[in-house]
Parts: sequence; structure tokens; C-alpha cells
Amino acid sequence: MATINGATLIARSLKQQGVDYMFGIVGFPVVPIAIAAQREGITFVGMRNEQAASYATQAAGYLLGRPQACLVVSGPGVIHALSGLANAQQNNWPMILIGGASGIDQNGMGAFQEERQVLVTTPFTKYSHLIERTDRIPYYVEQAVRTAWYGRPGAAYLDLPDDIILGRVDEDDVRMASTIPPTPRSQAADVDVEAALAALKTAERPLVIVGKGMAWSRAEDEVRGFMERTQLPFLNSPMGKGVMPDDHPLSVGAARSLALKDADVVLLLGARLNWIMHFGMPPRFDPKVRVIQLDISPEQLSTNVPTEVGLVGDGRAVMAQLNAAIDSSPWQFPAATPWRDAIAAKIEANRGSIDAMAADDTVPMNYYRAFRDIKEAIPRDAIIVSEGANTMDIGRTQLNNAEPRTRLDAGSYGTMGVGFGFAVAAAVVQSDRPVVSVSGDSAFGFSGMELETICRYQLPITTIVLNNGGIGGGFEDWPADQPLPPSGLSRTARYEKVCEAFGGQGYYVEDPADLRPTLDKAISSGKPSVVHVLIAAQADRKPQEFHWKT
Ligand SMILES: Cc1ncc(C[n+]2csc(CCOP(=O)(O)OP(=O)(O)O)c2C)c(N)n1
Ligand SMILES: [Mg+2]
Repeated sequence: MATINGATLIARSLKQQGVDYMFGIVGFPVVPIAIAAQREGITFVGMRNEQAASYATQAAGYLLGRPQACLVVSGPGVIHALSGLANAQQNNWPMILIGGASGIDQNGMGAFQEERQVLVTTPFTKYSHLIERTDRIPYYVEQAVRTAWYGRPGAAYLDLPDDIILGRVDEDDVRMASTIPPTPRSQAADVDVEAALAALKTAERPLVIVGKGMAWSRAEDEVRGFMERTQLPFLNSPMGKGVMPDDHPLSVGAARSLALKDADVVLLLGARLNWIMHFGMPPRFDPKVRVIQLDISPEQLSTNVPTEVGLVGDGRAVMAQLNAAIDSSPWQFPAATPWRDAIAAKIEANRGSIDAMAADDTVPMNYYRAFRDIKEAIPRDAIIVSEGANTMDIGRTQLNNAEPRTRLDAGSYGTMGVGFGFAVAAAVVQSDRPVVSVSGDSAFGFSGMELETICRYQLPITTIVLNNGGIGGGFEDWPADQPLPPSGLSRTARYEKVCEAFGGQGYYVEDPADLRPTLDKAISSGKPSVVHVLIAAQADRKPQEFHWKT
């Protein structure tokens, strides 16, 4: 009778459930799993730190629309990957973490890399379980993948002890699980669809906020159809950018503060009223703002602001319901209203102050000058990865996304260090798209050694480092006899040489005149490259009406 070992069974089960990519680092006791995964047709991407591998896994899951796997060793490997679990949970992105564990027969003995892994992963997952018998591996894999994927997506953890990985069972005794069908596309109640449209029609100053839930549910066609029908002003959330193109005439992105503050009815589409949206509260929102909310999970309704109408269901399915209801009783927000005029005037005023900074050729550059060229150099279909404080916040306003799921950033959790993992995932799972990552000099440092991964796999990723000499900025000259400020980083570092060290291309730009040609060269080369751009150490954002973060 043929036997099968745990490593092969886990690889085969993952492949059966649509896992085509595994990011990770091998060692005790997971080497056989990685080898089996390759044999079963899963692409294994070996990385340099489990944090980056866990970030890559969730980005791959988000881009592909189903969970992928991260493979890590016991103890410290699992602990490093906690960062990814937490980030995935906060972003509502699916991922499966497979952690090796010391043998069950050594539990509690002080085994090599022994850790209570189910315990430590539980707060950061939707599902966390020990696999205690080799023949039950398919059962647990199915549960983990389905739980991470269905409903509000998130992280799942499977604990695989050494003796379970190496254990052999008769193939005839193994019950393979059934293959999980795509996520159910649940619809909202018809009365709620009607109530939502009725509420929208009463708005004088309506605003649609498009979140990454719409990107996740692949609702872009339906959302675009809804905007064409209703002509409502809209704002993209940071990673909702591209579901509606940023350069669409109905976008209020360039008058964000005004649109949020004065809207009387907000239609939230797969977005949350968390810190990114200032909790939906004063002073950034009208205290009397009315909220219509579409979300996959009912428990999200009324978070921070009571929901007037809840549309609970799959983003794409519910948007199709809204469009059908409008088709049977057409309605449009009028073309000429004081609300549209106020938004247009604000967009115009904001453009003036930004244009002046973007035209300033002073050396070292300010952010807006740098982003002027970066924006023009980035191909329209590129995936843009971004992290940093000023670098990410200003970049979000200055760089356009034209297509859904083309922006990956520090996200709801604000995690620095995600960029390289996200970029690796994007280049691996969407190899037809250029990948451009824009990172602050601090953000670059968290996972910088993944440049070796990028160069080893020859991934066509251009990483642009905007160096202002610190966390949110540094100093041009710091007196040698003074202790360095906590936020200060090296002003003379040559980040581009890290890429050269691994066989990639490195460029250093100080003069604004050199920026565009250098970016074009790097991006069009299709080779791993780092473009290091020196930014004035005290360069800042355009004057803000509200200071909401330090
Ligand atoms: C894991 C993690 N550690 C620390 C922080 C705190 N933090 C927020 S932004 C940031 C870096 C900002 O500096 P940089 O990347 O250079 O961008 P800049 O604002 O200078 O453009 C840090 C360390 C964080 N968000 N995440
Ligand atoms: Mg910086």
C-alpha cells in the first residue's frame, strides 16, 4: 500500500485549495514542506526575513483574490511572521501561515525553537490550530483557507510539529477535503437597497468613499457603472485608489478635507471610518453626517458613527443591485449644484500651491518636485508600492492609480517594512505589470535586505528611496558634539549601492534635471534597481488645514 508523508500531504492540500505561491524561509522542521511544495507545483519564493515573507504572502492573496501561503520555521520564525499576521488582520487581507513546530513528543521539554505558537498567533488570526495527526492535514488546510478567505478576509495559522511533517500514513486512509468554491457573493436585502438610494436622493452634499473592500471584491466595473449613472462625487481610500481612476472628473481627491468636512451624506463602499477617515467625526466631519454603509460584515456597521442604512453583502453583488435599482428608476446627482462648485474651487486653490512647489528646482529637492517626475515616469498599469511618513502621505496625493489593486502601502496598521515584501509579491504574481516602490529612507531600512531576494529572482522592481535623512525628516548638518536626534538617520548613506552589491542597478540623484531620465532608464530596464533621491532634510507637506498626525 502506498504511503504519503505529512510534508507532501500539506503541499498537496494547499495546492488543491488554490495556493500557487509560498513565500518563506526554510530550516527546522519545514525543509521537507518547501521541497514537497515545489514538487506539487507551488512556486516557492525564498526570502531573507519572515516579516517580509509574511507581508509578501498577504499581498499575493489580495492581488490574486485567494489566500496564499507563508512557510516559516518554529519559534523565532513564527514570531517574526506575527508582524504579517497582524498586518493582514488589520488590512483584511487573507493569508495562511504554516509554522513548523518542535515534535509533539518533546512538548514542554525545552525543545529546539520550542514556542507556544498557537497561543501567540491566536490574537492575530481568524483561525489558529495545531495539526495533531498527519492524516487530518487536508481537513485543517481546508478550514484554514476557507476561514481566511470567506467573509471579512484575514489571517490563518497552522502549527505543524516535526513528527507530523515526517509522519507517514497510508494514502488510502487519508480523506482529502473538497476544493473550496469561490467566496459566496451574498446580496443585501432589497429594502436596504431602496432605502440607500432614497437616502442618497435627499443629500445636498453627497460623497461616496470607495475603499479597498471594493478592490478585494473585484467590484470595479460595478462601481464605475454606479458613478456613471449617479454622477456622485467620490473619494478613494488609500488602497481603494484605482477602483475609480484617480484622474476621473468626479474625483474629489484634491479637495479631500473639504469634501469630508462638508458632506451631509456619505456612502461608504467597503471602507471603514477608522483613523484613515478620521473616525467619521468632528472636526474632520460634520457632526450630523449621515452614513450609508456597504460592508461584507454586519458587525462593521455603525463603527464610530451610527449607520443610517446598512448594505450587508459582497461588494460586487451589492453594487450590481444598486445599479439595477437605478436602471429601473433612473436618478443622477444634478450637474450644477453649490456642492460641485465648492469642490471645484477648492481643487483649483490646492492645485496652485502644489504647482509652485512642483516647479521649484532647488537642490536638494522638495517632495512635490520629486513626485512631479515620479508621477510622469510611472506607467499607467504599474503597481505602486509605498511606505514612509511624508513620502507615503504626499505620494498618495501626487501619484495616480488608474486601475484597481495597483496600490499597496503601509495600510490600516501603518506598518513600516511592508514595501519590499509587497513589491516581491506583486512582481511574482503579476509579472505582466511593472512594479515601482516609493519608500522613505527610514522605511527602506526595515526590510532592505530583500533587495537580495529581488536580485536573486531578477524581479523587475524599481525602488525609489526619497532620502530626507530621517524619520519624517532629518538635518543637513548636525553638530558633531551633539547627540543625534532620535529621528535622524544617515545623510550620506548610499542606499542604491545595496542594490549594486547584489548585482542590480543603483542610481543616485541630487539634481532635479537628472530625475526623469534616471527614472525612465531604471523602470524601462526591467531590472532590479534602486533610485536614491536626495530630498531636503526639512522638506514638508503643503500647509495643512488640520494636523492629524505627528
Ligand atoms: C514597524 C513600524 N515601526 C515604526 C513605525 C513608526 N514610523 C512611522 S513612519 C516611520 C518612518 C518615516 O520615515 P521615512 O520612511 O524616512 O519617511 P519620511 O517621512 O521621512 O518621508 C516610522 C519609523 C511604524 N509606523 N512602523
Ligand atoms: Mg525619511
